[in-house]
Amino acid sequence: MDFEKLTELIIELEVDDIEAAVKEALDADGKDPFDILNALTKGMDEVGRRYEEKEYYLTELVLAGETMKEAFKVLQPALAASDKSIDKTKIILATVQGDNHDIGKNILGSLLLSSGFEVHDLGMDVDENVIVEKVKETGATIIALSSLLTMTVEHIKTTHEALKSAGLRDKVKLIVGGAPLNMELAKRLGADDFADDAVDGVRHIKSLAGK
Ligand code: B12
Repeated sequence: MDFEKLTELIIELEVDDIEAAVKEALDADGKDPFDILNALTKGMDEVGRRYEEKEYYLTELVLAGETMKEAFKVLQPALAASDKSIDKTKIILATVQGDNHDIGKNILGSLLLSSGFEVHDLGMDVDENVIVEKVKETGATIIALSSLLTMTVEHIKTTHEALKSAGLRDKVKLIVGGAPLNMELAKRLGADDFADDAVDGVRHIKSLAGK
C-alpha cells in the first residue's frame, strides 16, 4: 500500500475501501501513521481544490468527509499511540441551541480532523453553558459554531456572552458558519470570524490557530 494509493482513495471517494487500505498500510507495511495522515490530507486538499473549482459538488464533499471518517476509525488509535506529537490545537464544534442541522458541521469536523486538529464535537442543539463547561474541561482555544436557522443565530451572541461571564472570552476564538450568516452579522453577534464553507473554514481556523 503506497501513499499515492491512499491519497487516490480519498480523491476517488472510496468510502468502502479506505478502512481496509489504511489498516493494511499500518499492519502489513508498518507505515508511520503520521505519513498516512499526510497522504490522506493530501487527498482532502485535492478534494477541497476540486470543490472550489466546481469540479466536485456538495455530495462529493460529504462523501469525502465520510471517507475520512472511515479512515480515522483505524488511524486515530495509531496516531494516539505514536509518541510523536502533532499540533493539537483543540477545537470545540457545535450546532447552536435550537438548531438540529449538522451536515455542514460534520463536514467541517472531518476536514479539521484530517488537518490534525483535536476536535471535540458536541453535536447539535447545544446550550451555551455546555460549551463553556467544555472549554474549561479541554482548554480549547477555538470554538466553531454552526447555525442554519435565522431563528437560532442569536445563540451565537448568548454563547459569546456566556464565555464573557465565565472570564473565558479572551482565551478563545469564536468562528461561525451557516447560510443565514455573513461576516458582518457574525461580528455583530460577537464572533471573531466567519467562513462561507467548510474548506474556507479550515483555512480561517488555521489562521486563527496561528498556523
Ligand atoms: C437538510 C435540512 C434539514 C434536515 C437537517 C438534517 C441534519 N441532520 O442536518 C432536517 C429535515 C432535520 C431539517 C429541519 C428543519 N429545517 Co432545514 N434544511 C435542510 C436543508 C435542505 C439542507 C441543509 C444542509 O445540510 N445543507 C448542506 C450543508 C453541507 O450545508 P451547510 O449546512 O450550509 O454547511 C456549509 C456552510 O454553511 C458551512 N458551515 C456550516 N456550519 C459551519 C460552521 C463553521 C464554523 C464554518 C466555518 C462553516 C460552516 O460549511 C458547510 C459546508 O461547506 C436546508 C436548505 C438548504 N439548501 O440549505 C434547510 C433549511 C436550513 N431548513 C430550514 C427550516 C426552516 C427547517 C425547519 C424549521 C423546518 C420545519 N418547519 O420543521 C426544521 C428545523 C429543525 C431544527 N430545530 O433545526 C430553512 C431555514 C430558514 C432560515 N433561514 O431560518 C432552510 C434554509 C430551508 C428553507 N429554504 O426554508 N432541515
